[in-house]
Amino acid sequence: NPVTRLADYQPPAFLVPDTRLDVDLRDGETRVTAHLKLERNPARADRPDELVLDGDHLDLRSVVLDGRELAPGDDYRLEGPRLIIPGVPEAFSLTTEVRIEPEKNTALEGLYRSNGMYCTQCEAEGFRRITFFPDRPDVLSRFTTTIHADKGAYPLLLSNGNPVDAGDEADGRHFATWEDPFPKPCYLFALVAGDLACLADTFTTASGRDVALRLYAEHRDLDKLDHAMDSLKRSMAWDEKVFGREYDLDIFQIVAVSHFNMGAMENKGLNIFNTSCVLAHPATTTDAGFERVESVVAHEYFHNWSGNRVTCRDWFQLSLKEGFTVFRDQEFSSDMNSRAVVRVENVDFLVNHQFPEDQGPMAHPVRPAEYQKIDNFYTLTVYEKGAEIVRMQSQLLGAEDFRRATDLYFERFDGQAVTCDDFVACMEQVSGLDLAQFKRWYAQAGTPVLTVEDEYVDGEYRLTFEQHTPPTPGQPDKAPLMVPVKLALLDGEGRALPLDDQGRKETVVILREARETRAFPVPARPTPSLLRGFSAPVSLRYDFDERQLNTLLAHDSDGFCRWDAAQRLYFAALARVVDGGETPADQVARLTPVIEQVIARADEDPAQAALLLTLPTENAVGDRHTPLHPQRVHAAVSGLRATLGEALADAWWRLAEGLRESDYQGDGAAMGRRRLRQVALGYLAAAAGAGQVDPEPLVAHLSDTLAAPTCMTEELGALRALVHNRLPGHDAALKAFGERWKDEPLVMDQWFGVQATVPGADTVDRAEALLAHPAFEWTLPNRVRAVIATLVNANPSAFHAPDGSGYRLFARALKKLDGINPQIAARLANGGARLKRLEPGLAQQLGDALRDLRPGASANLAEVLDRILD
Ligand code: HT7
Ligand code: ZN
Repeated sequence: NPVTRLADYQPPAFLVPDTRLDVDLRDGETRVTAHLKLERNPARADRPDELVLDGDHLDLRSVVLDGRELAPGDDYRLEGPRLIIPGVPEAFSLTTEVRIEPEKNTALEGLYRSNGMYCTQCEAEGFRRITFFPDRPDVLSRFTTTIHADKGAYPLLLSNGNPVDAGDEADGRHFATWEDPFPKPCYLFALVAGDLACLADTFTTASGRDVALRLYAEHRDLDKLDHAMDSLKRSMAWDEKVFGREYDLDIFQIVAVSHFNMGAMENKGLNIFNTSCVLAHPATTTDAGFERVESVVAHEYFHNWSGNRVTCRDWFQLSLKEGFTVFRDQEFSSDMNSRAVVRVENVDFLVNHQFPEDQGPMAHPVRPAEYQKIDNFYTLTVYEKGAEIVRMQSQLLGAEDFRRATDLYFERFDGQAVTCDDFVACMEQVSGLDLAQFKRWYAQAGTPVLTVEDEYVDGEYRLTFEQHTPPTPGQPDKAPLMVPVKLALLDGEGRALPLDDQGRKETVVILREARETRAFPVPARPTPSLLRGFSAPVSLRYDFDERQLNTLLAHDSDGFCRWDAAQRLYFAALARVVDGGETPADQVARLTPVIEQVIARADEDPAQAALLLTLPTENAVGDRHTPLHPQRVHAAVSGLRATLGEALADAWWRLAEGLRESDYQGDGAAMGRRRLRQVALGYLAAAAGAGQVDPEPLVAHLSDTLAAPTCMTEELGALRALVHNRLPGHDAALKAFGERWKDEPLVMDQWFGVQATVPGADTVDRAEALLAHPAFEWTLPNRVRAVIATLVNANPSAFHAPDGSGYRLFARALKKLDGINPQIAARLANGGARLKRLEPGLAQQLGDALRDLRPGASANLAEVLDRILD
């Protein structure tokens, strides 16, 4: 695979100020005519006189330059997928005509068909599958798009910008023309043609302009668009209030599409969404699904400024738009819901998914230095760690200066393609801070380990911080980072002590050196509350004793520190079982008082209590033990859950019954109560499944819920509890659920997912059967994710089946998928990233299975396999 390097960046040789596209959609022979105005880029001093345009899977029919048809071979050549025209003038017009086959496009990049509609996905490099173009984000063009199609089959024709013309044509066909006044890179181009239902509304901007809002989905899904519309309107108002960003076109549209590689796409004025991220109805969507819709709608909307109006110079800068926009959507969710709960959810996700990425073969900086396929770098590092880097800057500057800095960024770079350095320069200019060292966060891969030691001497509490970032592929040596550590010191009763003359009870220590000590005059040795709010994305090592953790969990005012304390108690208990020769039963006496205390206060914030009562996942526990023995970890985690289920059965029952609802409520408080109830049911079901309590009352309770569920959260929760714990009646419940929801693809994804995550090695056979199920489709990424990705990433005891059957299924699936959709295959292949951590027998089997895939792998898959295997 050729490698693209940041160090080799050159500005584009030619600019394209204007693009007119004519797309003639016909089953089996779609024709795209592109009229481009091109001019030499003055920023390229070397003045290349060859025009090089990207293309992929295009059947070129004609090339016309300034009105003259060019001859193949003499006037232009095709080199691999590129179109090269030598000796072009300073400024000229170019018209190309190509044929494409959207119906055969299963890669879901460029123009493709999904359930009878045409749609596009151009980020990162999909536009080149539609027409020849300089497919790079720093070429911004004004697009006018005309679409022609059969009027009966495709009554709706959409593209970016504002509608400017439409009409009928011969043979029952029609056309529509859309004009986007904002210059944009081609990755933001979009087109949709279909027969869709529409939910319409309007939003009046702060300056009084009316914006038409249009949400489109298949007709049967019209009743599932209200939550997305509500989320969209709240996002628009929030961005005006919090970031001063107003929407800029007359119309904003979202289209729901079943076949989609990721969650959603922020195309200018025409967002395209995976159905799973836009459709929501209480009967078919869980509370987590509702939250996801809210945050993804917000995320894509916020891109209108952070990504579209100000875009990326090159794909190495991806986090410029993604990290910043994730930060923005996290802040939005915090303002719409409980800030403390959202913060813990975000940190939980980062720590349990991005940190492992940093420890594996795919570790890379937030701004990578090189890639083979950029698709493989839409990662948690770029998104989630990128958001933490923006969050640290917002904290370093404070709210007021951060807002001034983002205003400056949007104003200064409006209509431009820029870099992460440009973003940080705005932060520096406004605040006067020197962020040169801070910028290492963008360039250095890996999770810094922050080790804290303390001593109390002569009325002074001294904290010594030592930071170290372990080596990652290609980066053996790391320099110290600027690490903001927010902290407080708690006394014996858990009260925060004053830290300075002004009586402040919280401070931020900004570390710059590999080792630094800070002293605080306090009357007695305190309990440190460190990294409050998770003030930096580091792995904190401090030798908390159990008493300190109990103090933090009971009294800390910081939601993250409370959750972190609970997690540390659980991890310690599990370590004693996995490595220490103790049993789950040995942990009961230490953990039950802690849990009882959380339950006693659960009324204050049921959602937070649910987080505090949730045990770490098997992956999280496994990542703390080397070499990794997945079955041992599974036995420990499931054993502890069952044992705590038994030991606290009365308390779990009180919660489960007390939180049972008679009618559905959709507000945050009701969602929090449902969440806590599901945690309680999870413990009870684990105990029942392990034979540690009588399953009968629980089975009756779950069956009642399934017979008359108030909402999908309750229904799916009951199904999962029965099925995962193999409780009496689980097969019948699965069958009934599958029958009831067979016509709702997103619910069927859940049905597949529940089965793929049944713990135990025999789930591999079940997964094989699911792959043969008539409703399983290899071309539908949501379904592939529901079965294969969940098995691989969320069911370690099955994936790592001792006989290697999970690995063989994985490898066969990768091979099959790679021929259909290389992006999905490569993404899924990351499930093998723990190979080097596995105990030798398993490592050998997984390595053998993956090595067989190398010959003939796509560029996407090959890059991931190389990283894992080399
Ligand atoms: N910016 C969008 C990225 C995206 C994407 C990337 C590669 C292949 C398919 C894709 N679909 C969407 C999504 C976002 O972060 O908002
Ligand atoms: Zn994004």
